[in-house]
Amino acid sequence: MPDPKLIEDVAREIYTANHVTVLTGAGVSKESGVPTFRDALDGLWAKYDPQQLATPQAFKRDPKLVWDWYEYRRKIAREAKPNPGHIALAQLEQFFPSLEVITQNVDDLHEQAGSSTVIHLHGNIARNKCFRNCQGVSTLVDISDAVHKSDDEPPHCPHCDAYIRPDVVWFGESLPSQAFDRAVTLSERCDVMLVVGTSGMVHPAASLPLLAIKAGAIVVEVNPVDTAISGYARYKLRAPSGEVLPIVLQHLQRLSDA
Ligand code: BV8
Ligand code: ZN
Repeated sequence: MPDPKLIEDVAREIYTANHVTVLTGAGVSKESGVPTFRDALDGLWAKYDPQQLATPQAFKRDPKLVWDWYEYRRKIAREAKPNPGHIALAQLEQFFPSLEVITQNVDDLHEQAGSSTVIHLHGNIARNKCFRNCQGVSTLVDISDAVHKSDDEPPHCPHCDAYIRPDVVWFGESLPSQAFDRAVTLSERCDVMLVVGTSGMVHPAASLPLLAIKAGAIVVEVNPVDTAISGYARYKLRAPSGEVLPIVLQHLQRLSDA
């Protein structure tokens, strides 16, 4: 666990900020039992590279393999519960009522923990859409309306018969522009950006902390290990988010009661 003085300094920086923004990655859901993107490939999936599965080309090449990978991950996400890290981030709203959480995650654990505004840069694994977006971007399809023809392929769109796919952003696909634009605005406006549980490897999400710094903010990284972001983080809390974020919140509460 980081030095208590360091945690106190981080709490003070947050407490005295006007605008705080949060950017999270798969690490914040790890203690909820949701594998991070790099270890989402355990066991059965160990032989695949996520960038070989999370792409439109992979889906075209082997729709059943990709569909089954998402069914496997959706089941894990459905059974997962928010952990103390998600809950602490939601409690930040006591101090910053307009706080918005920018996440790369495709689960809904921030919402379940009580965060009021969550910006999903990479979509939502529980939702499905027509692979052709035949009714416009995005043609969401409720799984109960999908046409199940065979267990050897994904279900089909009820409008155009194309396969349906998870409503997530694959490699090589653009991020939802409204979500990314909002994330840029928040990054450029904040005084403190809390970056929690991301390796900082995937763009353009990974560029947001740098945008914040260019606009004069400081970055606080919460991650057990060094990442591509660590180099420009003012503070590094080297611990699991589920353990250290509740302690940061306790310090904030003490500062607020003083
Ligand atoms: C785009 C949804 C272009 C799907 C995901 C070369 C250089 C720069 C960029 C590129 C490049 N070549 C290609 C690109 C672009 C590419 C990219 O960035 N590639 C990288 C890999 C090099 N990006 C894209 O393709 C993006 N689109 O660029 O479009 C374009 C432009 C115009 C027009 C058309 C197209 C789309 C990227 C989105 C991909 N989709 N997810 C799905 O989930 O199946 S990305 C996926 O990986 C996750 O969503 C996440 O965002 C990302 C990275 O994962 P992390 O969240 O960081 O998780 P990771 O496992 O990496 O790390 C976990 C961290 O947690 C670790 O640091 C660990 O230490 C820490 N941790 C562990 N336990 C804990 C913890 N932390 C705290 N507490 C703990 N307990
Ligand atoms: Zn369709």
